[in-house]
Amino acid sequence: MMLRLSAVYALETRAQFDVVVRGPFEKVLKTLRDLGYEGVELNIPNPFRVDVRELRRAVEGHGLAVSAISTGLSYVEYGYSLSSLDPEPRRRSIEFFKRYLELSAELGARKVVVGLARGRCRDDECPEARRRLVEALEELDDYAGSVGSTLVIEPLNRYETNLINTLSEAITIARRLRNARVLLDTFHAMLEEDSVYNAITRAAGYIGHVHFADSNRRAPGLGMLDWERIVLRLVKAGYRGFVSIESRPDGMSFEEMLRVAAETLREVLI
Ligand code: LER
Ligand code: MN
Repeated sequence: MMLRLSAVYALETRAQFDVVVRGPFEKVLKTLRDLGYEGVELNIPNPFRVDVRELRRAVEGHGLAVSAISTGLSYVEYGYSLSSLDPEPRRRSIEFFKRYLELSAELGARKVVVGLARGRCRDDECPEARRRLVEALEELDDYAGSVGSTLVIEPLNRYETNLINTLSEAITIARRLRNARVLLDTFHAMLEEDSVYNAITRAAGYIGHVHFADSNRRAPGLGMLDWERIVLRLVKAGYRGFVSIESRPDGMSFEEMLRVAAETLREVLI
């Protein structure tokens, strides 16, 4: 298989965050394995509060791999952001990201998502926030190189941030860095790109990680996206590796949501 299935799981958090799988870790890992998933992406609120050996033991014990480390919960829970004009939360965010990069190497994922934790800006402060963000990413880019990891910059839709909404904006930044690629999240692309399919083709060579959710953010198969076409475009664009389900259960159990996603994609994954 050129594309392998994974799902985003949130480590313990008090935050409201409805697009990630929650629940007892071992039980979720078993569910993923039983449904044919090969990886788990870990959204970690505080990278200084994880037991790496224990995480590895649990994930490997279920025959899975860590597909990526995602970081949005550090912003939701602590408010730290890479673009903050306030030096203290920005410094904390950079410290967190350095530890995320180390963790991603220790857990064998070697990918750290720059999603919500880049923050957002007030209209009159955006040029300054953008400069801070790029400065922070340059510092993290060097660190990523030193630990053998990659930053994956995720465009998010306009209702979640006003900093980096499209793949081409993310690519412009990634091109200035040595250890950065972009993350295609099909839901955000659906809202921000002219065509999800053409945007994938245009991003060929830059895609470093992928999140899958349908047009309404439900599991693939429950919205309007054409999954066969998405998979073909990704493979033709040269992407190989994990695609992580990051969708909202919307009344289903997490298990049901993961099953629907796996059933939809089983037909089309190559
Ligand atoms: C994070 O990967 C993401 O896609 C955000 O929309 C989560 O709020
Ligand atoms: Mn995403």
